[in-house]
Amino acid sequence: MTGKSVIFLEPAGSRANVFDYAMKLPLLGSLYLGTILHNAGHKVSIINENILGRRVSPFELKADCLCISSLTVNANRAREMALKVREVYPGTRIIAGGIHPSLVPEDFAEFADHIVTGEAEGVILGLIEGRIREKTVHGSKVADLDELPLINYSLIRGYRRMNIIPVMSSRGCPFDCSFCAVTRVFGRKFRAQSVERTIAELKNALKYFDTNRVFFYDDNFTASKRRTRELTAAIIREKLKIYWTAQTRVDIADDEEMLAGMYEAGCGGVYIGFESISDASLSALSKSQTVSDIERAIEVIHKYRMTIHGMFMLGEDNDTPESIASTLDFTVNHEIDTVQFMVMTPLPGTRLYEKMDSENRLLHKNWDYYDGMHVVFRPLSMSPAELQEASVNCYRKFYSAERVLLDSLHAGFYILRDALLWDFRNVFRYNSYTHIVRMAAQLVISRHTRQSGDYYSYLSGLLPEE
Ligand code: B12
Ligand code: SF4
Repeated sequence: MTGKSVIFLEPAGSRANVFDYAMKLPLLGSLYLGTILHNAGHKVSIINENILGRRVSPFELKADCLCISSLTVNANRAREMALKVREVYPGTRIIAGGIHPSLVPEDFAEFADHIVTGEAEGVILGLIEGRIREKTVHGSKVADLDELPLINYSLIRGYRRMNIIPVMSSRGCPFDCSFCAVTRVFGRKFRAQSVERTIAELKNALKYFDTNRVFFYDDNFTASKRRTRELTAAIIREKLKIYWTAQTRVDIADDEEMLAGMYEAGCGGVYIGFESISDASLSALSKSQTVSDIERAIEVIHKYRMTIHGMFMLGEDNDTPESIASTLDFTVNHEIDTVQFMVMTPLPGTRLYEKMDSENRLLHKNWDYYDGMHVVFRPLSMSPAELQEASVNCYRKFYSAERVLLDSLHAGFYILRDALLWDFRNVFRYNSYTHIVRMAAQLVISRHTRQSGDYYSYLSGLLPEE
């Protein structure tokens, strides 16, 4: 059999989606699948429109097979590109996979030859080489992540534009938050690579890039505290000079020895879904955490000199304009380093979506706007337009020019102090990167409001529900 030409496409979202240009990061699915195919002798190229920095034309997608990886937010663009490729290259086999096709396969039925739900490492070769012919194929969860090949990052066109290295050392999350799509696709069983394999994964990734900044994509990096302690000990032992961040949960504060190890191993900051400062909302979202857990986590993480990117979700049924204002105050008073004030988004396939859909509260099903930056449902205690405005105001105030300036002075003081003490580890917490993020946030939010003008008008024009 001769090798097939295969293009993976990770489409940009709609023009209203600010994540497009803000973050040049790929999903790892195309990379794992592409590497499997490449190692089997196929000619693979991965086009990520965000990393490439432009929208590609269908004429650039000439291949035996076009593999489209889609999230909800770029499902419309995925469809648009697939239909165009059908027109210009009718012989191309189109395969759709990823989170959105896994949860709403019917969205792809019209234009895809195959739709893969779930994890596709076990079926991708069979599909490309023609042994699997069914239209809808279910990929089983990879039982042993150590068996996957080491990623070939150079398959991504323009991969050198990435200035953060993505690595994922586990899949799945034992929790069951009502708004989360992760457990729907990757399951609630936490599956982790062995420590040796993650070290190999890191060494492999570092070969491709000039940077040493690593972002662990794991949904719950510290789900196993023992593994985290072993992994950080190995990073130190192997003298991997990496500066890394990871997604975790408030229970990270339960194990200070682990936190100390993370810091020693180069962890500069963590991303945490705090979601809300109301216990009623946290409980409604099945978040399995309380406000006092959040407060304790902030205190303990800062004690270990790591930054916190706090992710909040506005608009849960217990939220009011006042509680949203208190959320902003909370983030400022607790000195959270950077934040996200997402509007609650019922993503298809989640319990939250089923609830909103059954209560007839979804405003529309135009996935372009299911990005956490646009209100797509009717909140209970305010209008959709009020919620939209409240979210933007929180961003504006948190990232106001005065606060950014004050923070810079604050940082300057700490850097000076650390220089005098000859202790430069802390520079991560107050380094320029956090400041760049804070300054960039103003630009991102301005772009969002500029590009979403029509959507804001649409929200303002909605009549209150009778
Ligand atoms: C890293 C990450 C990001 C990065 C990079 C995102 C990007 N390039 O799109 C950043 C930080 C920028 C980001 C931003 C956002 N993200 Co994000 N992110 C992730 C995260 C944590 C890891 C992604 C990953 O690599 N997974 C691991 C790989 C192995 O999985 P995979 O790529 O899905 O691939 C497997 C299968 O899906 C399938 N597959 C995938 N593609 C294909 C293609 C074919 C042809 C086939 C056959 C199979 C197949 O096989 C693969 C191997 O098993 C996921 C959570 C998660 N666990 O996936 C959330 C996640 C993808 N993000 C999510 C969301 C909502 C967002 C945002 C809208 C922001 C927000 N509100 O949180 C933005 C939108 C980004 C955009 N593209 O515009 C949701 C998506 C839900 C949905 N229904 O679409 C997720 C699932 C998180 C969640 N809690 O629900 N994100
Ligand atoms: S803890 Fe995070 S990854 Fe786990 S179910 Fe909740 S939101 Fe999803």
